[in-house]
Amino acid sequence: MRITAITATPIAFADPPLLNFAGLHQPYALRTIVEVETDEGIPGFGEVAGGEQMQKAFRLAIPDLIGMDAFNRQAIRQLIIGGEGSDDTHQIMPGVADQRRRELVYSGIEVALLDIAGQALGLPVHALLGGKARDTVDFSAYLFYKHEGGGGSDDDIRDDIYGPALDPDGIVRQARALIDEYGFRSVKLKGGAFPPEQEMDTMRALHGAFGDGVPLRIDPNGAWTVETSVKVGVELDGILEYLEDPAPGMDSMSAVRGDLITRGVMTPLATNMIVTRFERIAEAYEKDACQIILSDHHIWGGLQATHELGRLCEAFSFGLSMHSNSHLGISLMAMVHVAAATPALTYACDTHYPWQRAEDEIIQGGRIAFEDGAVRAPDAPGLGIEIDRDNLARLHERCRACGIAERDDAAYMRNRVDPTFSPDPARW
Ligand code: GKR
Ligand code: MG
Repeated sequence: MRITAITATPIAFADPPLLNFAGLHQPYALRTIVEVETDEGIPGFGEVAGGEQMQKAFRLAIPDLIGMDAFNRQAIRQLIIGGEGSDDTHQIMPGVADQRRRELVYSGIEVALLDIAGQALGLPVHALLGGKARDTVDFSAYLFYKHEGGGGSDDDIRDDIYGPALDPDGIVRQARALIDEYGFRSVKLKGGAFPPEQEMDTMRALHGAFGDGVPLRIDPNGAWTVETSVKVGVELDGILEYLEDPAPGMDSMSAVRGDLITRGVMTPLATNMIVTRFERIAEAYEKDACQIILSDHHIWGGLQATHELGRLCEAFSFGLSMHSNSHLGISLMAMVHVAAATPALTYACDTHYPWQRAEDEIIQGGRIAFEDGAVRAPDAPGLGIEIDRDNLARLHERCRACGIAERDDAAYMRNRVDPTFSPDPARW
């Protein structure tokens, strides 16, 4: 089966004003929807990060892939990425030296190729990855401090279903709403938005509201110094399932871990910042800089690579969880297939999915259903979804009209909230 065409369609969907260490989410989030077509008439879909740089990367990659064997993902990966970690061995995309972007491009295409292979063979993607280790995949309630507003702009505004959340009570309300609606059984707070004392109060309020039965995580994306991270780890000892990226960089994380152990605190450190590719695992292991790795097939170079990461985590006794960024249903389904097929993935995965509304979904049948905080891995061929082409066209048009070229949380924060804002790592 030969690849006859690849389309990378930029889209934009409404996103509420969520706060993080880098600033504030803009009214629209950007994604790229990848469609691969073949000479046997089976199309496949993938979804990855958006923005103009991603468009440029796809434009560079696509021409050389036309005519290639849709089943030979190895050859396609070699062509896009080349040798692991080497910026000089890749054969195409010379203008895209950044390995991360090349992994993203490959991931979008790889998911579409697995979707195609699954449809051709009559098998779900999780079967192509080795088979299901579980039937349903757990997700955690991903809480954000948040300003008023549901996202979108002008005559395209979304209702603010969850309301503002700028203090502990607001976050507890948000958690209750998400748990009531989706049934989530664990909770993650995006921290790094307010001084750590305030964020610790929020974690205590969450623990007070939900008790020991609901595991809690906080992730300030490296906004704290080593000293602050240790203080938080000590004060929240016993109420955290894990502490995610408290301090920036491998050595800071290693120092946090060492100091916490000295103080008798064994809360594991998790990361989606210091270990985002295979080459970083050995150093993290030697320095004991993290104990849990958050996978993300978009960033790690696809579903097969994420599955392989699971084996490595088992070998090195790392825990495995899953990171997310604002996304729609194609990404969610890809996450579900790989998580279902990866035994090591025992932590509830992150997802931003609840922050998007039905009118922004592009799969037929609307939004993907959750039950008890989990999504069932479909047994239909491929990813098990079909695309609503009218909605895809609508979101593409909105991308053109919304005037956002790249995600820039810091600029939007300066524009809407604090003109002096600067996203400095370890600022507290
Ligand atoms: O969406 O604001 C956000 C998150 O902060 C996201 O950008 C992070 O990549 O969720 C992510 C994380 O766990 O670090
Ligand atoms: Mg994180």
